[in-house]
Amino acid sequence: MTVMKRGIALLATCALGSLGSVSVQAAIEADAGWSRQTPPGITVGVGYFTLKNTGSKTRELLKITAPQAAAIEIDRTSTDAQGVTRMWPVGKLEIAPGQTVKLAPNGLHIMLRGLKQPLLPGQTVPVTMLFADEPPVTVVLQVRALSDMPMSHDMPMSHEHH
Ligand SMILES: [Cu+2]
Repeated sequence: MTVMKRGIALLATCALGSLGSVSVQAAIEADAGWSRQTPPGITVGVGYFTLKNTGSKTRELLKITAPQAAAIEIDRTSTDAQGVTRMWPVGKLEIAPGQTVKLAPNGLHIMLRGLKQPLLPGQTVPVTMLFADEPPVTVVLQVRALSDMPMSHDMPMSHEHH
């Protein structure tokens, strides 16, 4: 019942435009990053962390990269009145001044697609985010063992079955 759509215009190109000489103070802070171990043969992983906008302007997340993944998107998981849980890509993520956005199980998360190697407990995944008018922001995901936590919908396995 997992619903996944690809190709949303999350990954805008040419994000920084032509005003590259303007030096900008970093307003976005990212921390508390973690991920889950991926079973053998699964090439999709998840990532969670917290983003905070300490500046005075709304910031839009334009692109996310990590060396271990071919592509990264943001998804939201939610459960409807019938108890059916679905996830779908978030087309645009904006953070207002003073706002904290938490990516956590059964809500917002990033999907790491095209993993080159399985993610193993103890490994780290440096995730770099590009915001308009911001220097790149990197958060390090600590990979946790699957056995450390209860099963939940947005486990990597649930993204692979059809
Ligand atoms: Cu997902």
